[in-house]
Amino acid sequence: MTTGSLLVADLVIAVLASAAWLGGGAASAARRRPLALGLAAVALLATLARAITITALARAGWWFAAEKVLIAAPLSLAAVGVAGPRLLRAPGDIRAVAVPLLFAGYATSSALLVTILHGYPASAGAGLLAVAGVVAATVISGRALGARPSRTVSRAALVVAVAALLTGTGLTVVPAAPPVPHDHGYPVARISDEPTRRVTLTAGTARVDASGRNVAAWAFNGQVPGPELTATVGDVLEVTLRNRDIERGVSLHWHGYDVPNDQDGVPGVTQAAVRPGQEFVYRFRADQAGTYWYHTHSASDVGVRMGLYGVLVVRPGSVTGLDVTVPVHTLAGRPLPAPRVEQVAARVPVRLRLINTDSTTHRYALAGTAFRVAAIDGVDLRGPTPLADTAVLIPAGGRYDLVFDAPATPVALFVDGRAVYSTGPVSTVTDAWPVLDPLAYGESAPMPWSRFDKTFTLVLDRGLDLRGLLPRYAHTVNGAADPDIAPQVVRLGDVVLFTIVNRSQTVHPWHLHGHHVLVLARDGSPAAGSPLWLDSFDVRPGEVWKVAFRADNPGVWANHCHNLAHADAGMTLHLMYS
Ligand SMILES: [Cu+2]
Repeated sequence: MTTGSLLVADLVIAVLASAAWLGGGAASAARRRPLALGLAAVALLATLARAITITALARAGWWFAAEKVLIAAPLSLAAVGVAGPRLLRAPGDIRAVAVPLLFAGYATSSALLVTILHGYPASAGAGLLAVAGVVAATVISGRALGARPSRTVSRAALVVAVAALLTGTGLTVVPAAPPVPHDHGYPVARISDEPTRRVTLTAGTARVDASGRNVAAWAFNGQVPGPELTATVGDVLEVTLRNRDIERGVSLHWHGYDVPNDQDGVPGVTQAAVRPGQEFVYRFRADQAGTYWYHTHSASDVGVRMGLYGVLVVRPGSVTGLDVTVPVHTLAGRPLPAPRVEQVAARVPVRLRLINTDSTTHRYALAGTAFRVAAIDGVDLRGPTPLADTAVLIPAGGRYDLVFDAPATPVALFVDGRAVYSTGPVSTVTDAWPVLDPLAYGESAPMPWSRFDKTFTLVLDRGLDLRGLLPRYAHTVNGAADPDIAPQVVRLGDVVLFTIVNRSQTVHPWHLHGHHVLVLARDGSPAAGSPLWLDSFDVRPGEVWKVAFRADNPGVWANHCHNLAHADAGMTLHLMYS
């Protein structure tokens, strides 16, 4: 069983236990004896079963189980300890066990709420608040059912409740992270060379064709995707960004391109958003070959979804054969690009540059030919071997370059089962194909570093964020949401290790700006294939990734989930150089 499914199983069992205890309590209050005993038996079994799931989660990693071991387990023990013996005595009047059963229900439910609303890391405040809630609810139920608690119990309850309120509310005033400076004094090499490529991108509202339907969009130069920017290694790109009428502001982020910090295009961090009527000029040297893309980073969730993105391809030299970019996007619910059919002569070398510009993973399948994955996230793989009848999963923001020599028969590229590019009719069904694991593909090479100067752990979860104007159910990192997540501070030259843990129920495509990270391990298994230098990678529920990089690009860098709705809902922090 994977840790992801264990997390789900544990949650389901916890809900079942809580519901059965509470139902049993209500049934006994209503003197429904068989129902009360039946529900109590279910509750008892479910509560005991949690011992197994919590133990297994703790073995998978303390991050997955902390609050369950420290808060849910003691409360569950109390539930069984209080309700169990009273049930075994089989009282003549079933109503006599109503309060103990309700107590057990409150205990298991409040522990469940701690997991859902508070998560990781566990805190004394959350534990005390949970206990106080249980005591208060039990006392009220006891009063309502005419069971009179002793004076000592009432006083103890009051003390716990007051302590919990004090420490619990303390949770909301945890010292905030130092603010990210808007203007910083980092030495950033401003390119002064004469540009060799000049482009102007004008952002504006537009109506565009999305696979046969005219839809409202936000577009660069009136088109979605925006103009494809191409360059040759060594070119100096100068891109003038103008905003015609996008009220939310725009910027250009060069996704995966490790530009100098002041060219990174993150409003509030590296520049101000470009407002209607304004412009901003980006200039950087194209010194990394590969497949990249650009997109607005201002109101990025809605901005990218509405169409403010385009392709950036940097080639090492002249192109031999056919070089095709396939930027996949969902615009107004319609899939882009529209299917394209192209005649290709046999033996022509073909490179398909697959780009996922959506916020969720897509599945790509190339039918009709063997192929190799030549590059991922713009970086060539070492010793890629031929693959056939194998699908690849590309995370939000990620890119895969597939290469093959055109066969005499047609080939077709399917994205989530839909043909987007083909050289003729292909009717293969690709749904059942196995999926490539990039951590086990290609030829390995020794690790470039033997020690780490800085290590950080990022535990991804959901939780109640009470620090803003309105409470929100945020996507959190280490229990906090943007802008309250402590920044990661490194020095120039540090080798930095990230451990990224996903204890939530959704995929988080992780994206660090300004650096490619080398994948070291996933779930404790070392990466065994070609060195993987990624800028976007899916951390699935229950997974633990270890990645490392050299801090060689000074500045303040966004470090966030590239499901842009998650990033908006709190899952963004910053890496900064001291
Ligand atoms: Cu996410």
